[in-house]
Amino acid sequence: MKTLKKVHTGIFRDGGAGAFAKRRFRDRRKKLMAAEGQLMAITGVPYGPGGKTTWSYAHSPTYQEPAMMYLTGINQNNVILLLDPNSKVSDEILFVDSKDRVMEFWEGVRFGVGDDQSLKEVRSVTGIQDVRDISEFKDVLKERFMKQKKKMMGTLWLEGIRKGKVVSIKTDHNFDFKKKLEGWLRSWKAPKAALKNIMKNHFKLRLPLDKYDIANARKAQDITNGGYKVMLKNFRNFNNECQVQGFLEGQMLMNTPFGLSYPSIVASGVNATILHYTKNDDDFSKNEMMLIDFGVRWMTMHADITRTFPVSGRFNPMQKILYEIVLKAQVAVEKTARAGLTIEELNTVCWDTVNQGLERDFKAIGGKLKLQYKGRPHGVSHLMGEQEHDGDPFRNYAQQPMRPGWMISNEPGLYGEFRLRLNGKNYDEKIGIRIEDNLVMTATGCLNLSSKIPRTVKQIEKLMAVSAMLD
Ligand SMILES: [Mn+2]
Repeated sequence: MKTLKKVHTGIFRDGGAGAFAKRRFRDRRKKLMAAEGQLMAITGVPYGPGGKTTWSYAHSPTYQEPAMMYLTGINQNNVILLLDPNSKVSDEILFVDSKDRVMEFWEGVRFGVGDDQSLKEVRSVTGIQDVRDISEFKDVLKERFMKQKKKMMGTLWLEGIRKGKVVSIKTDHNFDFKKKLEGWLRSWKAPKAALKNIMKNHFKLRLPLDKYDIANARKAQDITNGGYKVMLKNFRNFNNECQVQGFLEGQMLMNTPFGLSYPSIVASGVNATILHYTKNDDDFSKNEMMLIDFGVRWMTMHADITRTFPVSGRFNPMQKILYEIVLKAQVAVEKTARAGLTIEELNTVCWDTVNQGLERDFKAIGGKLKLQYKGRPHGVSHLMGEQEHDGDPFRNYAQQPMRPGWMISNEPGLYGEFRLRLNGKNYDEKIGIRIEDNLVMTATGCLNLSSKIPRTVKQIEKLMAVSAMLD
């Protein structure tokens, strides 16, 4: 029995719901079927972490289309889910590869057909009873499609509006699958309009987190927080960004089998003014600030945290002023955020607060600055969930009222060159400051899941003093 459990951890993610997992995934599929009403086919990622290249050992413990993960919990390549709400025989069919013992010797155990034990297992963990060989998919789809009164079929691809035009992500497995279905529909003499995008209904159901998701997101926060604090306490040992990254990621990865949310950004001094800096290979010096953007997964939920702190353990007077301007904006967003508002409205609150802070607390005392951007450097929030950046990739959601259970980032930032003369001393630095927490919307406000991760000047200096004391 011990081997069975091992199999499940790798290729089936129960979302922490235990015995309730099957019901939870079935409910999600039923709700999608109720919302759509027609036949649907959803693909997982067809190939492994190396992509389409033969030799690549880049890997991630989770490698699945998030929609497939959300609907089935299966973390395995090359699976297809067919949902047929109007069928009386079986309204859901899962297509998987056949069992291949030789490949399993090389790659590890997978769910597969043609093997009673494996079939029993995939049925028992997912709750999907009708499991078939993926080579039969096309024939089954055709049969089901032809049977329908209204000749329609749904699938998922990522689509949105950009500059008034409908645009799609054309480089992923979803779009490849859509093209394949369109070809089949043509050969079945079905009209082009027979293929419908289920993206809107899917995200409507998937984005509001349930209690298991929120518990998993909290766990991801706790592990991320733990790594951050231990790293700060040991900071005296580091003088290169790679050391900070190695130590921080090691601390975090020791506590989660689900991996990092994304590769960390560890940026000292001027490097922090590059938004997606990931080289992480520079030495740093005592007078600089450091920006780290980091976090782990737990189950399928992500933490996405950013903290900025002084390498010396003490903010200099200009660093403190600028840091607190950003922090004030973050607190303002947190106080404003609630379901019903839009992310665009949070952007207004955030960047107005930053600009007012710069006027009142920096320029008014003689501070000079050259920002690296016009207007605002980036959005204050993105959606989170099954992916670290969730929701439509064109971020059309920023104009829609937020719903209870949506998780978003809260990440104001300030990037540029700053000069100030204070108490007879000159300060002149290129600085990037970002502070990022993760919030879950409620009807009346929000939960800050990251509230335990130290972010005030006082909290940071206290933690880093532990490091200094040990010198
Ligand atoms: Mn983020």
